[in-house]
Amino acid sequence: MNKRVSMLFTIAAVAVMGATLFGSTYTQTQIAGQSLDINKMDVDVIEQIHQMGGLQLVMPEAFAETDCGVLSNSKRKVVEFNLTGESVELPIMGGKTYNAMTFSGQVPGPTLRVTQGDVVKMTLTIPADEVTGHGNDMHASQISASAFESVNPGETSQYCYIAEAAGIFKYHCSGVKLIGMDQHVLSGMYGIAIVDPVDGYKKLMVEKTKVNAGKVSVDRKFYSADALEFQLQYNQLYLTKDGNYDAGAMFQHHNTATVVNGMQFGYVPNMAHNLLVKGDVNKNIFVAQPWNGLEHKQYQSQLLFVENDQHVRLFVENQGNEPVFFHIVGEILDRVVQGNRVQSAATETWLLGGSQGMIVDLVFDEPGAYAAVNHDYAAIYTGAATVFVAGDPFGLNPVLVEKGVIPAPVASYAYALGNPSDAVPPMGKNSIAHPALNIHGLMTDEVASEMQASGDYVALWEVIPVVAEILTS
Ligand SMILES: [Cu+2]
Repeated sequence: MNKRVSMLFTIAAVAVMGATLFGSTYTQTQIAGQSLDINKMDVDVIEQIHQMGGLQLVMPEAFAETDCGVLSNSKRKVVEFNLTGESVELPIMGGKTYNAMTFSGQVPGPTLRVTQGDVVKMTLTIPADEVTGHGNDMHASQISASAFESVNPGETSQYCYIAEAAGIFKYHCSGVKLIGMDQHVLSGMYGIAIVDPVDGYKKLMVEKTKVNAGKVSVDRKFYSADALEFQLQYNQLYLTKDGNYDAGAMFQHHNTATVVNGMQFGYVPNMAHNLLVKGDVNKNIFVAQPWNGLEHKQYQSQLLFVENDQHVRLFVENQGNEPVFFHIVGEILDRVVQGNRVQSAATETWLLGGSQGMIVDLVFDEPGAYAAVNHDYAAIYTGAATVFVAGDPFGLNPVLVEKGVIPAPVASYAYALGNPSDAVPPMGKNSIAHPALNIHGLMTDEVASEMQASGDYVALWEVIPVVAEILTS
């Protein structure tokens, strides 16, 4: 059978989706940007596509083997990745909620972690009571776009592919025959796949200087490939006052919020940190503490704790509609890797366009608080500020030991308070285990309860009152 079957598009489809999605072959049929009346476009063109029943991709079996039966017997490891498409209500900053769309009840969706060469078996289930269909487009795959066809409520769909390229890759809902893809993704239907290099990660070289006999020279320091890992996914929310998706605001790039792993300012201090540092839960150590309070449960903000002189690896993905100028206030990005190739070393900021990811390796040299930001001021002030705390900058070790919170001085506060679960990817090649993980993230109460029942996570809202009792007694 000839597998090179042509794609059939309608002119309207190409006009809207453009070359960004399907490649430069179709650029000539795009509507030039300046000819569009932005205020009308979202209504008229989308309505036209809606009336013709959506965009139907006809491109069966392109170039790679995607048959699950064949791939299951290919002597490769098969990793199952099961997702459900669920519309749920989730909180936003300021005490309101919004109408979120999720993979498996959480934003971002579950992180898939595999090794280069593994077979991914993706199964998407849409519950019968779900209000709309959904699809899943995984950028780690190299298969016909027809695999990403939407699935109706009450149905299940599956596809398989070999994760051939190492790196970090977005996955996202493809809407209902591409209708509403923007709404579904920007309302929460996105996540990442981490594909570890089959030969493992490289050791990290950090360049410093030293003085020897009055002469300054380069001092190269090498760190093992094993690293403490975090994931940071940037996106925006475009919402009406009622918490519904605002397509008009999206077309004009007027975002309501900038989110990291689904939340604005989700990784800033909370009352536990106030208590530890100021001795009072109500004395804020950070200007904005929007998720501060036991009633926030899994949404209670948390900090990211690392040790000094430790290899830290960050998986960063831009899921959104705006560029991300990734920078860590007070640090230098020791290495930037994309596509399993080093792109830069010792750089201050690295730019991620939409649907682009990178792996950042770095070492936090001195004890202190460091803010990872999108160095776009509009993004920083609408939520893209994430605080890392390295070592023991507040000199808390003696107090924590004396009060019996920890038996001996620790290299990071993670040993006393843990790290937030949603910022930590599943373990892979060269991962250093975190001391403890707290239930944290934009997830439904159901998902949080399941995590608590698993016994693998700490419920911070139950721990904080105990720690407070110990510290104030
Ligand atoms: Cu969807």
